[in-house]
Amino acid sequence: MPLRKDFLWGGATAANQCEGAYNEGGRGLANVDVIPHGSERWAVVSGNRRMLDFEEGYYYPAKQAIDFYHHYKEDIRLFGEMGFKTYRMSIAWSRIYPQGDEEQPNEEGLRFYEEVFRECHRYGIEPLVTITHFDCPMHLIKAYGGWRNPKLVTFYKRLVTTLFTRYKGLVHYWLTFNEINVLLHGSIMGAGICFEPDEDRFKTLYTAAHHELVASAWAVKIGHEIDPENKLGCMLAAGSYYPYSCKPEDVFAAQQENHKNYFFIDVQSRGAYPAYALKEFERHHFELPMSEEEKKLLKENTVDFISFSYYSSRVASSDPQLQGEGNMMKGVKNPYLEASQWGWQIDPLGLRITMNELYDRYQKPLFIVENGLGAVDVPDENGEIQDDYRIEYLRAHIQAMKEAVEQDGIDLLGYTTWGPIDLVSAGTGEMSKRYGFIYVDRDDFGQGTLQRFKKKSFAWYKKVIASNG
Ligand code: P53
Repeated sequence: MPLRKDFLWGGATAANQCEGAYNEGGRGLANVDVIPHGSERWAVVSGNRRMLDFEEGYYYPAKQAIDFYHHYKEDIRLFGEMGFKTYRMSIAWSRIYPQGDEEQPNEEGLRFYEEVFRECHRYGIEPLVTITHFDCPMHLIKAYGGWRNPKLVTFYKRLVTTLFTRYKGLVHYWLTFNEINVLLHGSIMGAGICFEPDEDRFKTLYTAAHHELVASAWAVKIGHEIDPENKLGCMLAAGSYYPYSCKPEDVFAAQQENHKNYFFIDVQSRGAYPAYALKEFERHHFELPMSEEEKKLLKENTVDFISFSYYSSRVASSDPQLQGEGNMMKGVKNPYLEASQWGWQIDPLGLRITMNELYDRYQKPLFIVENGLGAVDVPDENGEIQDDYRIEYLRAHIQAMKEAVEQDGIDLLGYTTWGPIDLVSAGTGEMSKRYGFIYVDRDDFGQGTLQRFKKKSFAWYKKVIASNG
């Protein structure tokens, strides 16, 4: 079986990494606005360094980003020119509910996204909307403690009800939380959580996870009620763990690491907490704050499809000497693989392996909603970007994806590359870590004209789409 005729080719972005206009249109301040570029970024992202307001001496790339807010017509026209069937983007929660806890939404924010969706449809592009992509209104963090607090579920329900009602007929594909498993590592991004000293972090993180899982199930329920045509998906930062060796302890370590990620999708897709997680909670003396109603809600409102990002496979080892540290993509090094300029290892076959694991486990359609190569692009003497390295990376991954469909029989809805237009890196805050087919003239310190131009990969991806892979 080849790729389906209605295969959803496209690209993916997130509001905070491209929109800018952080204080326009009635938008409220959000966690993502105050995450700086530079050496302290990861400490802020992980909730270890409290930065809930702008501070002197830091550069905050999300404030302006690539100014998609004012360039969206031009950008969507370019996506249309490449033949996109879908455009994955996210809603900035604080454009819709600037504080997060208001009774009434902000009309200007709603209108902005309505115009963006209408613009997409002009080119036959189906929007794929991430309801929350690492963002949370700052007021919900300061006044409620972020997703620690069950009140966030109420506010999220209000948000999704507003979105499903307003955009009925304009949007059919929704993702509830971007990379939901990232909350375990990037807590301020994933859950609006900045740790208190001496806080029981295990308890905090899994309480927040529970609230997001319940909120996600509400979104599925409300989304289906408002429009039965709606398809709701979960979203996992995927990339299977391989055992470092065939030593049973390494195999076991890999299985344990995979469980930490599957945990979220097990709840969202199978509708119940897996036994291994409940046992882990017991060992931590953590009592899951789950009511009978919530248990029923989770059971009855599982996702329609499984979406995920894939950049690399990962490696687990039982040897403490081999453990990597820092950013979650820098684990144990796989000696068989090359790496990107940022040390992310390149493993196209790993995509096929990951797809098979997810499909075996959940038996639901898959959707690859992020994949790509972050690289430095240097214009040649004619001012053009010859990004053959990017084409090479994508070609190999698309090949592996097709094999998973054609040879393994996996039901795959679509494929969106990460950052079809250059945008701010979530991990580093840099502009120079570029993923795009479209170059944006802007540097790591906010200098540049914001002009867009096509790279070599632009015409290549257009051909990939036109020929359905
Ligand atoms: P950047 C870590 C590990 C895997 C995926 O990442 C991650 C992260 C966070 O850095 O994030 C996803 O920009 C995420 C996007 C992000 C993209 O991967 O660090 O959903 O927001 O931009 C690429 O190169």
